[in-house]
Amino acid sequence: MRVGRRDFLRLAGIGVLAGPLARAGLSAPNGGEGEDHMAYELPPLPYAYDALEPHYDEETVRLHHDKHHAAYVAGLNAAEEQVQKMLAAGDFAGAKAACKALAFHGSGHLLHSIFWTNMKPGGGGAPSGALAAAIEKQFGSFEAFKGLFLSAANSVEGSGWGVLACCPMTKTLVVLQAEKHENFAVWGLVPILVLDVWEHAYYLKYQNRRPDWTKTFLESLVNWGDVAERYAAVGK
Ligand code: MN3
Repeated sequence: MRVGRRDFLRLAGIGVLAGPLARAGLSAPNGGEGEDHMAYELPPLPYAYDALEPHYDEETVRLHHDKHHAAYVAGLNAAEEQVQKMLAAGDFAGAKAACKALAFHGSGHLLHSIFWTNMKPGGGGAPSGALAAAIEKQFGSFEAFKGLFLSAANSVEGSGWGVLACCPMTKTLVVLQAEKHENFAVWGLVPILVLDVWEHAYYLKYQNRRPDWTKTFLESLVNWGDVAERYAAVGK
């Protein structure tokens, strides 16, 4: 089965955390839709490369999407191929490396796919409706949430992400850090707002000033409508 853009956006976009990995061949090798080729594809940006200027510069967006995100898609496909080769050969000596690569590249692909749609030109402001109420209930206030989220993102050791995730059973919101793409994840929680703090995400424009990047992300780029849509879909 070929996992095209729409499928992946449906899976990643609505935040079914297990979706992409299941699609990567762990549970459904060779698919069930009459095709024998499975491949992930890089979803196109939902806006022009320069649409987030001046807060997020065109050059960074172009490299970040076309090179970095694309590399995770390629890495995920390669890892999946490795799994298929092991299954065909009946030789599982490479399982450790393949599983590790699958987690790294699969998580990278998932988080970037959410990240792009978490932003929009003229973003920022504050959430409204059920999401705003949930944030207030969980964190005390939107301001307190911002403080926690920014501090978590700013203090990621090395490369990683600031993450707002939601529990499908209780709808509880949780702020997490991710190192690389996959470390410190909590099984089952669904990411609804993700902030890339790898240096490739901001260094051309913000250099060593990670806190300037993360503050700008929250104040001028976040698409709260997208985050609210993801929140509403969690657990459904
Ligand atoms: Mn990145």
